[in-house]
Amino acid sequence: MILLPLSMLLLLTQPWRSLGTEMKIYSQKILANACTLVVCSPPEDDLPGCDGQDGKEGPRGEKGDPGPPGMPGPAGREGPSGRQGSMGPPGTPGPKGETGPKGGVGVPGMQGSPGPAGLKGEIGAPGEPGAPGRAGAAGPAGTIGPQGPSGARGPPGLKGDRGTPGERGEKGESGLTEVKAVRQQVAVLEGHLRRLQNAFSHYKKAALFPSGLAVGEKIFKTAGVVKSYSDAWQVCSEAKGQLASPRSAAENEAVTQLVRVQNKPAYLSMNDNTTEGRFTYPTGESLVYSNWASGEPNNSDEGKPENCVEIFPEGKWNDVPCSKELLVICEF
Ligand code: GN1
Ligand code: CA
Ligand code: CA
Repeated sequence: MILLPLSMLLLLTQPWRSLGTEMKIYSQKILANACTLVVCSPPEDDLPGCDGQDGKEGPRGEKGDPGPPGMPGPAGREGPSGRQGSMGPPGTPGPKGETGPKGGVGVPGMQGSPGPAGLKGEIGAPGEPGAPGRAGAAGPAGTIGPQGPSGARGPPGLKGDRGTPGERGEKGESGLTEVKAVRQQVAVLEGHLRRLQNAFSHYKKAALFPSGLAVGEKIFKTAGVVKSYSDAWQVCSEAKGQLASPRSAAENEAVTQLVRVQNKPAYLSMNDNTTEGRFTYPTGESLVYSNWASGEPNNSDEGKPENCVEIFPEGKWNDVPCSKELLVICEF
């Protein structure tokens, strides 16, 4: 109702504005309530009419279609646990386990059945000879002849009965079983021997490295130290050996090799302390082998006696004073 005077006033106060523009603005404001909309016909030559009264409320519309489903509600509280389900089918077998530890020694087996009978034993020793037979009966007496020499001797009596036989000898042992048992023992012992030989050669190699050499049954080994004869002697004695005593060219060569490796002359065990010029081994035995350098032994070192022996890197020997400091090589 208020709109009418207002539009009138607007028309009068703003004549420069076009009527079409005004209508547009007007209709936009009214659109806020669709039920009160009054559409004016387009202006022709005359002024527009005024708005009519609001109509009565229309009949209630039909019930609309159901709306789209609502958003899912929040998760409900956890329900009580259900009954246990039936057992499932068995699973596939797992991978094979690791090998278990070695079992203990089993109980001894039952006694074996008796072996076959042994061979017949040797013939027993002969029995003792029987007792001698009884003496035969005396022959019949001769008839008395004319007086003469005495009568002839009667015939010999009958042979006595055979004596009782001696006791039978004891039955001999079953030979075959015994031979088999001995063979088995020998085989076991041979196995032990092979293992011992292998172990021995293994330890020998280790023991000789790097300063020892073996010649036959003998082992030469250097202590690597330099000492006087008495001290060198003691070093070897404490090691349960003795100073090197080469008794052959092969043994002398072995000692020479150790001397060459160390590049120092070494003591041999022999000396001529007891009898000048007669060199002996620690046992007192005279030399069975020697390799003296030319002109040696000369028992001469600027007037001092020389009763001990050194061996050079060439393998030759020289007598020297026993106070000289030389490489210690022991033999075992
Ligand atoms: C050495 O040092 P000299 O020459 O006197 C040696 C002797 C040898 C001699 C051979 C301690 O004596 O044993 O016989 O050379 N002395 C020493 O020429 O080695
Ligand atoms: Ca001498
Ligand atoms: Ca000498």
